[in-house]
Amino acid sequence: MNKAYIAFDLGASSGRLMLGIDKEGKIELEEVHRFPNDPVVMNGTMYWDIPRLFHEMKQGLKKVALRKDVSIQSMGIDTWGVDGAWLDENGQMINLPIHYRDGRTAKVIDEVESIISEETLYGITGIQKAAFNTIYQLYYDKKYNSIIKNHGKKWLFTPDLLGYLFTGKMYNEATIASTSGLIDVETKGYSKEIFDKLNLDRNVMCELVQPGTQVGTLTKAIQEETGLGPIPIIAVGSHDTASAVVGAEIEKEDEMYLVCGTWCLMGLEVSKAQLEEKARLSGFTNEGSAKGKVRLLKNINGLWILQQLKKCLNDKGLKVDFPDIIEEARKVNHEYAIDIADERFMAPTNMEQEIIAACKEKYNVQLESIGEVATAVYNGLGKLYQETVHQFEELIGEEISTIRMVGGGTKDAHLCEVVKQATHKAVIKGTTEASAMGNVLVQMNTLRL
Ligand code: ADP
Ligand code: LRH
Repeated sequence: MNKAYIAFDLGASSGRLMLGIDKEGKIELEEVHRFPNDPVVMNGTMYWDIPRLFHEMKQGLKKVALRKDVSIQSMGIDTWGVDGAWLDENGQMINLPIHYRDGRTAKVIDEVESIISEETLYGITGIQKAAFNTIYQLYYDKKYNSIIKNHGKKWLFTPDLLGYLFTGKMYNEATIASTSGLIDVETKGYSKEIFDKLNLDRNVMCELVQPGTQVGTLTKAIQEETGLGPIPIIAVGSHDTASAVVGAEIEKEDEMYLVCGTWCLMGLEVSKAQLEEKARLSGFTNEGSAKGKVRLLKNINGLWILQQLKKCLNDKGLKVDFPDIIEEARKVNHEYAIDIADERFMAPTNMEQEIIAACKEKYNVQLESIGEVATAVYNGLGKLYQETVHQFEELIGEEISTIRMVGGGTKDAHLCEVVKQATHKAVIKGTTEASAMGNVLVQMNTLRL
């Protein structure tokens, strides 16, 4: 019977349970269960629907339990970065995790900066300033949310939280923790200086575990509910991007990865963090890799813009999917481009109108058709990819040879063409499920050791 590994990969658009089946040393990924990940806005706050996601994960496990053709070896979980939930002294979750697109932290950025400057923070953590970084979330929650202030005893990042619900064990996995803006990139531990200066208690964080650590097994209750046995749970590169970079299977140092999903993450795996002003000003961030190295990358607010455009069109009653939008964009040839990094595209009420308004302001043109609007997005993405490649080449002083594209965006042939044309690099299309692949590879490696 073939050995198989369960990889849960939760992205901002959907969650999936993928089985990595070992077929004579070659891993075949099979999608067993996919479920939407729709955030819920309640009383002015945007939440991740964790109870529903956890429910769907268990439905996936039930499907796996019925499989008689594979022998399940282990399970790993990866999710988006920065977010998490608070637990009280009894290990009960006291808040639903708040979505990184929620605006609550905007009001504390200046406050945090008046205590510790952006430059100092970058020098310690190597993490690019972004309103959603965990540092601002923790500062806000501990200062302005009275329930968390009084009862928030432990912080778990999203994959840690799900791991806890499956195993009963509390830990913070290193790659997901590296997205927080709270880790000292040199010592690889939580920064005493940051916690002390911001008057935050370092004890709210849990033990840091490295990717490839077996953290527990499925609890008895979950075993009974799903029909699975006490399978080992392995902390993989719990940050989806860390897993995706493993799944991109980079072969040479001059190859870049471009992980294209809700976000586009473009970068290199390097041995040393880049902390100079130049790196900070170019928008580079230094996250932890699943191999203990540094993921030097740029966070690009990527296919989210197309996702939201599709949503607007669907809300208007138009039955269009990604292939339809792509087909329309292919028919159009204009050079107007939105500025993808502009904050206005983070969480606008109506993405289509926002794109149209931005082009009207910048070029005094009125975009009309779906294809015209989508093309302004593709052009904007192309420009940013091109700029990012140049910035990398300048920073590391070497030429990039190849871009390895992975993630859902590889299903978009037009996007692949845009990457090629904009960067003038060789583009190799990898797996659409790179995070799941990386997740499985780390599990296999752990069990082999
Ligand atoms: P995440 O992991 O962040 O949820 P994915 O890696 O699944 O995201 O990528 C989602 C993106 O993939 C969509 O926003 C869309 O741009 C692209 N995509 C998904 N399905 C298709 C398709 N059938 N054709 C073209 N592009 C697609
Ligand atoms: C992509 C991602 C990205 C950022 C963002 C918040 O899913 O993990 O690397 O951390 O979500």
